[in-house]
Amino acid sequence: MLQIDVVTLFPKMFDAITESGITGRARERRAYQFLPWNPRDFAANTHRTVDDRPYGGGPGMLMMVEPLAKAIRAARQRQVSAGVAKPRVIYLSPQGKLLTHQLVMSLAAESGLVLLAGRYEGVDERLIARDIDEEISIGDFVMSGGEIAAMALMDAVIRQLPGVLGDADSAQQDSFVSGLLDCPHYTRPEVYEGVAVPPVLMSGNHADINRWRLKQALGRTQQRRPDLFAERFEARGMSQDERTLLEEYRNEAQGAAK
Ligand code: 4H3
Repeated sequence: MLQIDVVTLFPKMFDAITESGITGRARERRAYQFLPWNPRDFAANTHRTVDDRPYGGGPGMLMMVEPLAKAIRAARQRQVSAGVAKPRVIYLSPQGKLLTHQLVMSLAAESGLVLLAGRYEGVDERLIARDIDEEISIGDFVMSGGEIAAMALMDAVIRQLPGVLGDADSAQQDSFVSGLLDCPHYTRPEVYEGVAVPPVLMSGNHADINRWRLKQALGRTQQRRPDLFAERFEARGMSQDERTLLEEYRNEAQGAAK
């Protein structure tokens, strides 16, 4: 079972994923074990202070080093006691390496993750150097705390754990497994606000449907994410079939518009 410990001043925020949906059911089924650690519980003074002023001045506060270091140590020790040989300690921050499908898969293969969710203006650099194995970012933007980034990472990792997704919504079908964006999806009604579902999806011909879906995925990736598109075809090269599909996409309405 994957061990996930999180160091956070706001442990209750994590109820949002440990108690609902696929990630909630996965916890009930013991696909992972989750434990929050609050640095406030490791604070030394009577006010339970957890913030401190930055050297060099400037606005805002930093997380106080001592309670943070103690909380990380407690989390790591718990994991070692639970049988994790080497917990992977991660700090969520905009300065980190961008989270990708590939990184998610490598995290899902670990036996223990310790996540540090920062608050205020961040944490002392020496704590990062001593206690953190890697810094990870979920995107090029700043949030008021690392909790939501930690939850995004947890959700992405948990859905990759064995037995968490059923056959129906298997993670193998996900966007990015193929290195492409997902194709468009349609449900009832057949005509919504005057716009019909693409007829091929009503045809019952599964070879045609798969071909259409691949065409949409290729076309959308080329148009919306030229970076991903280039990466995929550096890795695999483009087949004649794929060239034909892209040619068709460009000649159809979606390829021309937007
Ligand atoms: C992660 C954390 C954005 C991300 C974050 C991200 C607050 C980290 C504070 C917290 C530091 C200042 N924002 N893009 N915010 O993954 O503790 O950066």
